[in-house]
Amino acid sequence: MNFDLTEEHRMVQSSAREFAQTELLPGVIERDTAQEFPNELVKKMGDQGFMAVMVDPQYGGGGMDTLSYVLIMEELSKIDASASVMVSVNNSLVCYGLQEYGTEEQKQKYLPKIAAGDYTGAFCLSEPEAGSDATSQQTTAVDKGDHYILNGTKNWITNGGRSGVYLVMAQTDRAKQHRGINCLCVERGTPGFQIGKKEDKLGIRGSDTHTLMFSDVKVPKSNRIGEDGFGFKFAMKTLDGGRIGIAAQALGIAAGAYELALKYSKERKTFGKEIAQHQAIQFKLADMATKIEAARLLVYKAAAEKDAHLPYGLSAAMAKLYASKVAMDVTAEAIQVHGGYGYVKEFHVERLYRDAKITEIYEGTSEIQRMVIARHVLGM
Ligand code: COS
Repeated sequence: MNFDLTEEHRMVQSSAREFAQTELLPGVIERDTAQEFPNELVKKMGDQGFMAVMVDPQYGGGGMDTLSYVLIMEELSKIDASASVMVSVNNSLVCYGLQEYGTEEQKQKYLPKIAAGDYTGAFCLSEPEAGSDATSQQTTAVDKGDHYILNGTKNWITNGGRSGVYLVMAQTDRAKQHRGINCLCVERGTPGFQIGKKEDKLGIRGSDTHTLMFSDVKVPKSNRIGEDGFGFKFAMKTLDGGRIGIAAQALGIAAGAYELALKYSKERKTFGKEIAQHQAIQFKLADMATKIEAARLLVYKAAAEKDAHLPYGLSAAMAKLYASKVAMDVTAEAIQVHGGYGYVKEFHVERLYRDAKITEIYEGTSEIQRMVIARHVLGM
């Protein structure tokens, strides 16, 4: 067992850290307040290779491993979880899904543009009535021979307003239940496809989350991913990897808050000494550091299993469950260390606290992760 990062991994980590400091930190508070994220910054992340880290270089990707992706996610999330969720959805769900299960034509058409940061991709599974209960898809894709007619509504879609391609899960044959679901690539601007309201959120406010409406949208059959009826399995398989990305995001949010608390504890003085000299603060820092390290080991293990082509669904669920709880605990404690300063925007920890919550919800709630883990440990 080797816990050291390779020289290459360290370089990936330090370049992501530098990008986060120089490009993401300036304006992060303003982007959170305004609920905006400029396309130029998305493009810059594409130029850095963050948008398609694991994609084959022949499609413009970085050709790197999952651990590199996790290191990038961790570093970006320390500063701006709105940026990192765009990176996560692009990499784990859209790029991985297309690269692993897409046709050659689909890969050539979409991957290079996503990799370059020309546009993002979106993954559209959730519906007003289907979040955790993902098999209950109400969106329909009626088979018309050489094309499908798509109707329905998707909710809480990350990158919903800015994407060029949307991977949309829809029910084709209800009698077959989840085995009758398909995943279709729907391009922005397709007639009948409307981008609906943007959500006003608690956290990750820089990232755009939208409702999407499909009304008699004609989608060629060549836009289907995989065989007829593969859509639900496609969603589950991609979400397994997605959970590693979100676990890494949660880890980064926690680590970012911890680093701020550590620094502050050496600057702020009370009762005649730095607060880091008080055992009350030392114990908080000790607990934060321990939880973060435990989360990090789970996240890296899940990534290493994926890279070794081992089953990784269990480790991914454990990593997401644990890291998201750590993100909640550590960001709350980081505010406590900062006292009143922690409660205002300027010191960044209040944003990280708000950003942490979503990691317990999206790409499978903590309750869903526990279901997945319980099924594994019980052999069900
Ligand atoms: N990889 C591959 N296949 C999987 C899978 C996985 N991780 N998980 C389930 N499947 C397959 C099963 O093998 C089964 O296939 P067969 O019928 O061919 O055997 C099929 O999918 C249905 O599985 P299951 O019966 O377990 O479905 P459930 O309705 O019980 O749901 C959970 C399983 C709860 C795990 C699933 O619905 C889920 O992950 N829900 C959360 C979805 C989510 O993350 N939503 C957030 C949206 S993205 S922000």
